[in-house]
Order: sequence, then structure tokens, then C-alpha cells
Amino acid sequence: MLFRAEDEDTICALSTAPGTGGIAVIRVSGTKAFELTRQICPFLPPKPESHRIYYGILRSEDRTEAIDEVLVSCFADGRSFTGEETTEISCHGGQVLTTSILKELVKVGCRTAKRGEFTYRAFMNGRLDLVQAESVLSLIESQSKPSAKVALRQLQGHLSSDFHRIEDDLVWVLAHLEASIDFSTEGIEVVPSEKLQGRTLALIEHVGKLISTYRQGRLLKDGIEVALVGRPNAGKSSLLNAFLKEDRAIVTPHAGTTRDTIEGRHTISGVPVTFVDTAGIRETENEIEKIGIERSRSAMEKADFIFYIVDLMEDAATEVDAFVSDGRANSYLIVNKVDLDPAGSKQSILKKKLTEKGVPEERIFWVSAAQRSGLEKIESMLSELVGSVDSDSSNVVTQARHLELLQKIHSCLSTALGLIKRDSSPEFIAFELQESVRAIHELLGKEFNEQVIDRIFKEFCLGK
Ligand SMILES: Nc1nc2c(ncn2[C@@H]2O[C@H](COP(=O)(O)OP(=O)(O)OP(=O)(O)O)[C@@H](O)[C@H]2O)c(=O)[nH]1
Ligand SMILES: [Mg+2]
Repeated sequence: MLFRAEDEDTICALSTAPGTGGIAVIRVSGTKAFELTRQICPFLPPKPESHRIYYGILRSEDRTEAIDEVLVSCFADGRSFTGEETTEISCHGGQVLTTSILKELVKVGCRTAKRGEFTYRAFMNGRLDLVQAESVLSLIESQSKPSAKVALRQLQGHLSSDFHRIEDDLVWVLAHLEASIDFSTEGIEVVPSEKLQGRTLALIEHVGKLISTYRQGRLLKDGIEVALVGRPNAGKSSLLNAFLKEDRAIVTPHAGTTRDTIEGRHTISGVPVTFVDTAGIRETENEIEKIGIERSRSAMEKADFIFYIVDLMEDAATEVDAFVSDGRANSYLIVNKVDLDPAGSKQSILKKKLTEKGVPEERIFWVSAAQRSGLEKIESMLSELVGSVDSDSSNVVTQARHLELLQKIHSCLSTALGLIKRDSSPEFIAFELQESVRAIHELLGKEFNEQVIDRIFKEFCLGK
């Protein structure tokens, strides 16, 4: 592993969220953590016990000023999150206090930690592999319970063990193949070709299965975005409010009420769904409305799904034409205000038109945003689209970096399998397998380039 001079520094940072709170925790990690903390926490014994909490008054470095009443938890070298000697100072949670404590720590010789530096050190000291280190960030950023569960499983090493199994299998196939290269001149077949084929195929299936979890993993991690678009007054804001069960957006009978995009989040089958209400699209000379409409268009481009809201009572047939000619695969037609058509006559005319135009039924929903009716069908459609994942027991790939490397392994192995079947020269097969081994090592952080590592840890917040 590559150690940098700065990795020798004893680092400090606020590990709890900035701002005011009951308590705040400042973490100090490095070879001199005990010694430097003791300079401002003189109540600490010269050799603090690991996993013990000490209570006392934290003072300025020159001891003249009492700063706070604190608890200091001590963790010995090799027995902490970072793997280094660590102290965690629990102080009162005020911004002025935490800033002065950090200043005193810097005065006595600590360096302010960079983003993710504690987790980086845990990785460098072998406490976590790279997959686990990445999961720390996912866990902090989880937006839903299933997503947090998946991240926790990753932190506990379940996904890493899957990757380790792939590594072991790859090394087995490679070792046997290389042995057959060595013994080939003596006419000894170390392992029959069928067995190599079988093991390679099993590996391809294993990797393929993990790759197939990515779509689900990304949904769980990032959620989905649904843009609510349509003509002014169609009922977009009413629909947003109906989904969120709160009066999030202003609703009025005046066309052109919503001027800016408004977002609201709702969880469906454990997946965070962000609904984006937009300004009604129409020709206008109004400067503000024009900008709003521009934003509606970009919300449409960005969204995973588009809901076209049409007012059943107002020119719905023309709107259907626009919907059909737009023809996006990720768009759905939501016919609103069905409560105003109790006899259903308008609905049957529109249904006929939709059939003529060949719009599939599963693309159309009939609702009344005002009465909050018909929404369950939309929710179950979304729920089916996002699928369901057993976040308690399945390993799910959530990182694009993992996906890319798994795809690389999959493609090298498929090439290797083809070569084995064709009885090609073992050297060519070995090349593909070596590439796969390199990729799995990169995945687990056994081999890495500094840029990749920097990029991963830069995404972390300070103090983690
Ligand atoms: N009867 C009935 N009225 C509705 C329904 N949905 C919305 N409305 C009414 O239609 C009008 C416009 O609703 P909004 O939700 O503000 O429409 P919008 O699409 O957001 O309009 P803009 O923001 O102007 O683009 C309001 O008077 C709502 O009360 C519905 O399902 N039934
Ligand atoms: Mg609106």
C-alpha cells in the first residue's frame, strides 16, 4: 500500500453534524492522539485504557482557560475505526465551543482532517476494504430504510465476501490453467477442459447475477424522479399534493399558478420517489412564466418517468395527440378531473380516441386529484416498475464503480470461456483471466490508483 507523509499526522475533525445540538463529537486519530488530547484534557492519565471514557474539564492549550466539560472516549492503536490510536471528545454541541476545541487541538499539533480521511485511514490500515469504505458513505446518505439496510450489509462485509468468492474462483481457474501450461510439454492434463469450462461458466453466472442487481440498487440508493407536466390548470399541483398527502404546492383556479419547479418526496415500496411539479406549458409573453416553462422542459429531460396530466374537461383530445406525438417510452398519461364526469360520457369518448391512437391501457390512468381517487393504481404501477428487493438478505450492487468492474470481469470471462471451448492456446485464456483478477483486486481496493481513491474519499463529508 502507498503511504503518504501526511498519513503520519494526527488528525482531528468534528464528526457530528455542524450547528447546535445536545452534544457534539470531535474525533482525533493518529499516533499521537492520546498525547495531544491530554494536552488540553489534563485529566487523562498518561496511558489511557482502551474503550474507557474519562470525564473532566477541557482547557486551552496554555491551561489558562476552561473551555468545556467533556467526556473523552479512548481507543488504543489497532482497536478503533481507523485502526489508529483515537480519542473521541464528546463536548456540548455549540458551534463556538467545537470551533475553539478544534483550534486548541491544532495549536497542540493536530492537523484538520480532510473529507473522508478517517475512513481513508481505516481502509489504508486494513480495517475496511474499499467496498466497505464506500458503504460508509452510502449508509450516511441513505434516503430510505431498505437503502440503509443494503448499505449496512455492505459495511458488514457481505458484498465483499461475494467479491472474495469470485476472486477465489478466478484464482483457482487461473492457477489450474497456468499449471496446465507448465505441464503441457509433459503431456499431463492438470484439469480436464470440461471442468475449467464448468467453473468459468459458474463464475460468469455469479458475476452476471450481481450485475443484474444494479438497476435495483441504483433505484434504492438514488430513488426515482417523476416529472408532472401538462397544460396550465390540468391539476399538476393538485396531483403532487394528493401524492404527498399535504398542501405542498399552491393550487388555484388561475392558469399559470405554478411558476417554478416544486419537489416533494414520497416512499413507494421502500424506494424514494421524487415528484416534480412544474409550470404549466403554454405560449406566453410573461418573462417569469417563460423561465418557469423552460424549467418544466428541463425537469422532463432529467426525470426517470414523465406523467402528462390532462384535464378531462378541457381539450383532452388535443392533449392526447401531443402525448402520442411526443412518444417517449418513459411517459404516462394521467387523465384528471374524472369527478366532473360522473356519467362517464367524456371518458368513453376519450377512451375511444386513445384506442384509435393505439395508446396501451397500462399507459393511461384516470384520476381525480381533488378527490384523491385513482392514485393507488399509479402507485402500484410505480411499485412494480421499481420492483422489490429483499434488502435483508440479498447482496445488491449500488456503485457505478462496482458495476463497471463487474462488467469488465464478465466480458473477460466470456471471452475466456469461448477460448477454452475452442481449445485455444492457454496463454490467451490466461490473459483474460489475469485481467479479471486485476479487476476484482481493483474492486476490493487491493490494487488501486491514487486518483480513484481520491475521488471516492472526496465525496465524504468532513469528520467521517
Ligand atoms: N373538480 C376537480 N378540480 C380539480 C382537480 N384537480 C385540480 N382541480 C382544480 O383545477 C384547478 C387547477 O389546479 P392546479 O393543481 O393548480 O393545476 P396546475 O396544473 O398545477 O396549474 P398551473 O400551476 O397553473 O400550471 C384548481 O382550481 C383545482 O382545484 C380534480 O381532480 N377535480
Ligand atoms: Mg400548478
